[in-house]
Amino acid sequence: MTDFKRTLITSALPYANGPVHIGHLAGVYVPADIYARYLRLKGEEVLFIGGSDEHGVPITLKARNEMITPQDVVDKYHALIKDSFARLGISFDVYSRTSAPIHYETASAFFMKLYREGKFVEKTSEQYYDEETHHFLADRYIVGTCPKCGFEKAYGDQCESCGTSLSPTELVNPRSVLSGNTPVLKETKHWYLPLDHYEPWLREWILEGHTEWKANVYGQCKSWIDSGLQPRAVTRDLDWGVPVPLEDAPGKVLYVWFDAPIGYISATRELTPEWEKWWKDRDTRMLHFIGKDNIVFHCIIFPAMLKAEGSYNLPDNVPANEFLNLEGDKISTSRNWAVWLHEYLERFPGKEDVLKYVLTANAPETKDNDFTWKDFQTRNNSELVAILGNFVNRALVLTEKYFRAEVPVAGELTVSDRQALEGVSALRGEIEKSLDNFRFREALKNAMDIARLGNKYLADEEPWKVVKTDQERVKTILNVSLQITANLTIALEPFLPFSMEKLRGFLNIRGFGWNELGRTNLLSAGHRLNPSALLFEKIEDHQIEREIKKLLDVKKANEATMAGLSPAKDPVNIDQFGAMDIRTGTVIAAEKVAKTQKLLKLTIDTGIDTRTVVSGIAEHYTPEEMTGKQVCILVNLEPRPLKGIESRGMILCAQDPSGKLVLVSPESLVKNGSEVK
Ligand code: B3M
Ligand code: ZN
Repeated sequence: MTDFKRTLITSALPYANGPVHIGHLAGVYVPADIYARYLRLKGEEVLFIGGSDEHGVPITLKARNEMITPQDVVDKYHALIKDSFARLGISFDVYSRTSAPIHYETASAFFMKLYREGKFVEKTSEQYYDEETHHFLADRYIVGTCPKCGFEKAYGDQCESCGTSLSPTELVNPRSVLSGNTPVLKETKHWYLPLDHYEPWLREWILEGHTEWKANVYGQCKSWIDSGLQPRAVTRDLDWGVPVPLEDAPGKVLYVWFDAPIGYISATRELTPEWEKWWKDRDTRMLHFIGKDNIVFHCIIFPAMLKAEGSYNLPDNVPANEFLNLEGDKISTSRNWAVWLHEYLERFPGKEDVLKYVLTANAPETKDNDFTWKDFQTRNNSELVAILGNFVNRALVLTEKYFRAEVPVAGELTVSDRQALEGVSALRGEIEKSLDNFRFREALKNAMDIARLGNKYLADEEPWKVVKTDQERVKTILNVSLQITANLTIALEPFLPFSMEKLRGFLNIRGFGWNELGRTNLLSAGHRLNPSALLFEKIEDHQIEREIKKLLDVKKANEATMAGLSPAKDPVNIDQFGAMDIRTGTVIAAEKVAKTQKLLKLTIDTGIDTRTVVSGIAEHYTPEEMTGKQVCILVNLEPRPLKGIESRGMILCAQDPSGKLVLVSPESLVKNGSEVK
């Protein structure tokens, strides 16, 4: 590591089109937070930047599906994400958003500088266009068959089945997501960043200059560079995003991956007028915490943008993680296969640190890893409770019991006392080495080793036995144990901030700096402790079973979707259901509606009146079959005209995934007009 005065930590801006899940946390936010807290504890100057990525096609598609505006979508999820991060204790210095005016200004200015200096290449090309809806079909607006693996629902930018990145023209049998139509090719002009020009520089800067980057990151960069870089469009034909700030670019916006990383700059500007010091002063070191799917954007494209602009620093390191799976399956927002942070916080109140602990202990740092609820329970019960909680609790409770909660005076130290205390300072070195190299799971293990060492010390010294014969010796043992406990509040502060705050409360101390880690006199004799409680609680089987059951339900729902069944709709209350007036009635006459395939005109005795209902069942029932049938009918549906006939009500049918309709009828004959409820 080279010399620097301050560190700018950025963490990937999550798309505001859904809540954050444990995969995001383990990959990005938990390690970034640990690192930020560690540097702050060391007294270093640090900024930790976060924010929502509020552009991109998934957001506009979601808005379309839900019949709301993209702004509604991002407002909802930005608030949810920001709030759940805060509750988990992710200690951003700023959490901004890319729909903020300062971001529009920053991103536009960035684009304009590159434009004026001739850093872009303008190119007109043919792109797919939906003639019915008048849209160019960028990225996920187009689906088709993957040319590599044959998957039929590959997107215009990527096949989610085999992971290949694609461009829309590579798709076989392309279809518009908007209309389902086959699109046509139409000319459109865009601006490209000629990445090929930057290839020699990238080669030198990364492949020669950053051999210290994590193997997974370096390897991905190398394979991108070796396979040859192409000019990359930085604009799109879309109506949601930062408008291209040029006269001749109506209906065009900056590509989301062009504006999003500039979001780190905008967020810094939002936070402080001194933002340039964090971005342009060569004494500032910049780190990007991201997941592996973002490596190319942060190691190649964004650096090329910064290099083209010329005045900004480049990242010093990009400690990207691999993926976290859930119970053996890839986490997926669309399949709802995830543990959502906001739900976790509701379901496990007060256990914020437990989640961070488990995600760190099992972090996907060098390979994909699996989160299981069973492992979550085991790590809590046999590590947090049985190792850390147990040691701390014994040190505190024995001091309360034998010495009225006052730190006893240490006598002369024995070899084992000294070994224990020296063990703590040795572990400090290990923790630092691990953290400085972004090896968070190892660092956490090293820090927990302090508690392990404490447990072993107490087990060896057995103060509860010695107390019967040698009070003075017990004073020393507990003094040493309490010093170790106080050291734990420093070593574990970056990982378990809420719990360490609680522990400092029990010890009646304010926070120590990192540099005091290893000191053997953090607590002076006579210092009074506060009443203590358990630091961690056991997680019971039923709590875990509840979560596993929930996931099994998700699996079942996904299987149903695969079988063509639609997912459960949003809940309604009993009054909403009660507002539907459904009665039994008998079809007394039926005939085909002229010039239609699907419609039958039914005359129905509803018990309360005789009425006409036009029903789309002609392909499933003949008029003869219908006549005489008892059916269920929604009688208070607003009358509506169908092919010139006023239809008053709707009869109930079940429809299977193939579209087949079957009448819903009372199981045995009842009086017409009976209420169905
Ligand atoms: N929103 C992608 C993602 O969440 C993206 C990160 C932007 S970082 C500038 O995977
Ligand atoms: Zn594929």
